[in-house]
Amino acid sequence: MTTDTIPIKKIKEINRDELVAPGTPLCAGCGGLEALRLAQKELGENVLFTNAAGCFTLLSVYPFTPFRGSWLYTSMSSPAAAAQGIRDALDVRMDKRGLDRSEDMQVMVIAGDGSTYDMGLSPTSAAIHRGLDFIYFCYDNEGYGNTGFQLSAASPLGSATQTAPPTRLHPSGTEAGKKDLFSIWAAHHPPYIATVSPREPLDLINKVRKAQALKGPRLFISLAPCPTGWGFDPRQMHLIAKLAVDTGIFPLKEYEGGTVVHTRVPRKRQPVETYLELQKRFRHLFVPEKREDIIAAIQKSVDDYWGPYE
Ligand SMILES: Cc1ncc(C[n+]2csc(CCOP(=O)(O)OP(=O)(O)O)c2C)c(N)n1
Ligand code: SF4
Ligand SMILES: [Mg+2]
Repeated sequence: MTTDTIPIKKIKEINRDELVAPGTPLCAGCGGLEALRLAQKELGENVLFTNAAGCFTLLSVYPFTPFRGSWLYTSMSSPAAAAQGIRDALDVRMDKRGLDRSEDMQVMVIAGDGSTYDMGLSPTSAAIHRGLDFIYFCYDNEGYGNTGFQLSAASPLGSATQTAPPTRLHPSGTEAGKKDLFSIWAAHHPPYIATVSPREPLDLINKVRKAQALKGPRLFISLAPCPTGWGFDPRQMHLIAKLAVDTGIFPLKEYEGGTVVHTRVPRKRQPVETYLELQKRFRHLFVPEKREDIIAAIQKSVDDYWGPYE
């Protein structure tokens, strides 16, 4: 039996074990999905999800979700507002409607960078400011992936996107650098923020464990290597994720109690070129001629970041 053969009014009568869930429609080699899977394994089953429109919305096909907890789909700007509603509903039910406290659940946002860095930032800022008790998981594939990979505020300097193609006028592709979401969240002084990568499962799991023991607004920014939008062979996902850390482009770090700690410091950083040259979105930096100026600017931004720590 599949979902499209089930009359909706009958759904409640159906033994879910008999249903055949559709396979995931996400791309092979999706780094964000692997990171989310690792996080979800550690978080366990007691989680309610609210998801902003994006690639991962396709994970949930009514009446299925790939998780045990329920799934609330929201507009791109609203996952944090939806998380507030879910949190309030749980609290009211526990305070006034007899829901046992042992049945309380963790509320978690799953959202892409377009939603997180751009459209949903204002409501999220308000939610952090209110001290909302939720976990926010941003899979950052550095573009609006689900609609064909347009520019987002997370698209890195020099990358090509559909809306920032390298042209004669603007040979670099994206001219603005990536918005520093980690610092924006840190300015709100939440209990916990971390960056994670699918290539660093132990680091990721340790951070999720730490966050789970805390209350209040907690953020994960996961590097989400995206074969489709970045232009690489899906089999290279782990290599790309490894190089993002080894070049220093994607620092693994956490914020707790006002302090930022790097959980992995690349002792001998590799040149950024080793990361850039494997991805089609940076191809214009290498052919027809090498754009030393733009590659140097990218290298400088990484060197400037790590300078104080070396
Ligand atoms: C206000 C609004 N504009 C545009 C869209 C169409 N839309 C659906 S998913 C998506 C891309 C979302 O990008 P991101 O948040 O980075 O997630 P990703 O697709 O990369 O997973 C867009 C533009 C929308 N749902 N809502
Ligand atoms: S487009 Fe990228 S982020 Fe979206 S499902 Fe495919 S690999 Fe994952
Ligand atoms: Mg995205």
